[in-house]
Amino acid sequence: MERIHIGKITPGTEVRISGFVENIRNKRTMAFIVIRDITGKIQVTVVKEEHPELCEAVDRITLDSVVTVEGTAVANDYVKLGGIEIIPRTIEIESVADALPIKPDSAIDSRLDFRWIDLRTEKNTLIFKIQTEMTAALREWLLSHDFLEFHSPKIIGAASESGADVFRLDYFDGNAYLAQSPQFYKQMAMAAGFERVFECAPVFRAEKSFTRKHATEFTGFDLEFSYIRDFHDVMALEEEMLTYMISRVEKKYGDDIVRLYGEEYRVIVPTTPFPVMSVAEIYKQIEERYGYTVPESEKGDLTTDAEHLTYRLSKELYGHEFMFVTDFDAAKRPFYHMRKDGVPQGFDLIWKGTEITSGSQREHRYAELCANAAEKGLSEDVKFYTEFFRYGCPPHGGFGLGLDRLTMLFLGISIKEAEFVFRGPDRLNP
Ligand code: AMO
Repeated sequence: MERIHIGKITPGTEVRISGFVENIRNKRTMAFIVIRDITGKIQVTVVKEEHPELCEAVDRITLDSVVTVEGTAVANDYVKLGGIEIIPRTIEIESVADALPIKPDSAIDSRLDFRWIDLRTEKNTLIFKIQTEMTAALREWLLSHDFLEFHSPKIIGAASESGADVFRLDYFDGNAYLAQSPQFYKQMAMAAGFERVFECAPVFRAEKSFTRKHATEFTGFDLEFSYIRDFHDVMALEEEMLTYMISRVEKKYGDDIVRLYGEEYRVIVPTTPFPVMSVAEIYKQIEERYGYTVPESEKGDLTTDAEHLTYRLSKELYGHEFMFVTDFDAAKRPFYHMRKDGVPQGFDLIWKGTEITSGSQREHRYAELCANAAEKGLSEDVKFYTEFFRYGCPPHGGFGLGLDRLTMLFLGISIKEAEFVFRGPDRLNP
């Protein structure tokens, strides 16, 4: 008999199911075993007198053992799990589980030590169902808007972007680095005439940050496109793409999110256009409204607290969860952002008080780009990259989206939980 997923079982059918044992009550005359697979849970009811041959297996079963059961699915209004139970003919034990070392409410670091067990719950499985829907929706949207999916190298010969925060590797007789982002390569694709590209791939950051939102390896959803008029075209594309993705997640998993994570995380499909505000105006507003201020020298970029207050501000002024922030100080932004009158032509996007994206129009003019790199003392490090702009390159822009950050914000969890296996400064296992 073919195995059937628990979520597809209808009463009155003969079934074969396999899964983990979620719960077991082994009484004198009866045994009740709850089995869980990726689609749901079901109760298997053993009347011992009628099936003495099953008792040996029932006695050996421990929590989280993996079993295969064949039997008849029958309707029973007294059974909580969907009003269906299985009356088994056979119970096969595929794998006996030792006593579990963690519980769903154990400390997060213990849970991460045993991540494969931690991930078995319906609540945690949902994280990755959502992530699958997110990437599928983003990918489908981009493909339908003529983007090419490309794959850039992650082992690179020169420190990327800022020169800081990169992991250095031994590479035969020399050194290599792990890519801090696909930035240079997505721009190389513009110089190659690809016009529109995206990539969903690992990104590495050698940052010793111990926060809810920083990882040393995460998944970046990056894109770049040519022939933009200015960075407003980039923001417009991003808000349209995100709105589509969020509506897909809401449609497929909105109810599950509320059921498992609470009403607070009900998915709100945003309206477009998203609100936009300059960093200076944000500091002005949050000082006036919430009494928050920082020294003048720090006002060129948002502090973590200012990001949080930006959410409050956006809610209050626009009833919106998002806010595009513009007009950062050039000293705080990468050299590859185009500048107009000294102002970087880029943005960050804040969702629910956390930065999820940085983007900009790029400097595609060779001389200006070299001057910006020189100003940051990066001329030698990025020489291979500035070469991309010597032989013709369209005006272009793009952005990078942190997939793990998006996931954590959907559910109000930390990045440790949003990643399948978290990588941080003191976490390399499992
Ligand atoms: P940035 O460095 O801002 O920009 O990164 C883009 C997005 O990636 C996410 N992110 C992180 N997620 C988890 N852990 C981290 N340590 C971490 N650092 C960043 C955030 C962030 O907004 N090349 C540019 C993008 C571009 O301009 O196209 C870049 O890498 O969500």
